[in-house]
Amino acid sequence: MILVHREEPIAVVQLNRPEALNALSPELMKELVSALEELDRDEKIRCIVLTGSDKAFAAGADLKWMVSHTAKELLAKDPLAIWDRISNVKKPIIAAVSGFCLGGGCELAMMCDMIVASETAKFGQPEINVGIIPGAGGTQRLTHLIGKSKAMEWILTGNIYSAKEAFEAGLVGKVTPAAEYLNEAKKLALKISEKGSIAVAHAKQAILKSFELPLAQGLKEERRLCFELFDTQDQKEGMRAFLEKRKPEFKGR
Ligand code: DAK
Repeated sequence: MILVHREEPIAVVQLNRPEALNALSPELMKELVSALEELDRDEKIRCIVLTGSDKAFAAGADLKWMVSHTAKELLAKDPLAIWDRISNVKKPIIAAVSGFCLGGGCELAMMCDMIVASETAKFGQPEINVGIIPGAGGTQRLTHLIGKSKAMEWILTGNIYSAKEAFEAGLVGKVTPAAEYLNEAKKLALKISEKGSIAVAHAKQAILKSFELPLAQGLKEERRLCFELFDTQDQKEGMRAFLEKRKPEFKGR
């Protein structure tokens, strides 16, 4: 259900369950999390692109699996806890989205660090239409990204929004022509791969802290992470290369 295409220094992870528009079943999520964690440990990979098909990034969590569960079962076993592990991946993950990106699919895209979308992409949190609310970060991450009023509209109506609307709202970083979304995401991933990998991971960590911490604490955390980089070879190399008017050769050390 998950295909991994290694194109060092990047990897493209593809959701591949076309018969269900990439509905995110527990089995698919298990495979996805282990693929991402393995790539996170792999020194040859610097940046990950997560994509689906042209028709669907993912149409949500698997309703066929969810339909029969009770609150007691979910609270006791929390079979969906595995989703949280995606936010622990240290390398940047770029979501390359085309077609349906709904419910858990939209939440998965928001767990990634950037979203590049085809102009055909359709975003939304339609959980309300099936009697629930988002459960994998939709009410929290979407609100941070697009603000309270729009998040209320998205989540309370369950409406579907175009890539252009998602871009204007601040959910999506870049919209591309239909044939270009994956290439554009890969280009972005390659550009990031040229940088020092420790600095990239620290930058990701610092930015994500801004979701959690009050400003004063976030600024302290940013300073700590910035100062830490002064003990890396990449910092010496980056600054020396600038002074010697040459391109830096970062080693990730
Ligand atoms: N789950 C299971 N199967 C799905 C599916 C889904 N979410 N979405 C589509 N499919 C299946 C359809 O059942 C159909 O299968 P067959 O009937 O052929 O066997 C096949 O994919 C093709 O779908 P359609 O025939 O419906 O295709 P259309 O082009 O006509 O329509 C659509 C496309 C995307 C508009 C439609 O399929 C649709 O509305 N899908 C459901 C969208 C939705 O409601 N998504 C939100 C689901 S709730 C949590 C984590 C996550 C979540 C909650 C908690 N924790 C960590 C606590 C998330 C919840 C959700 O995402």
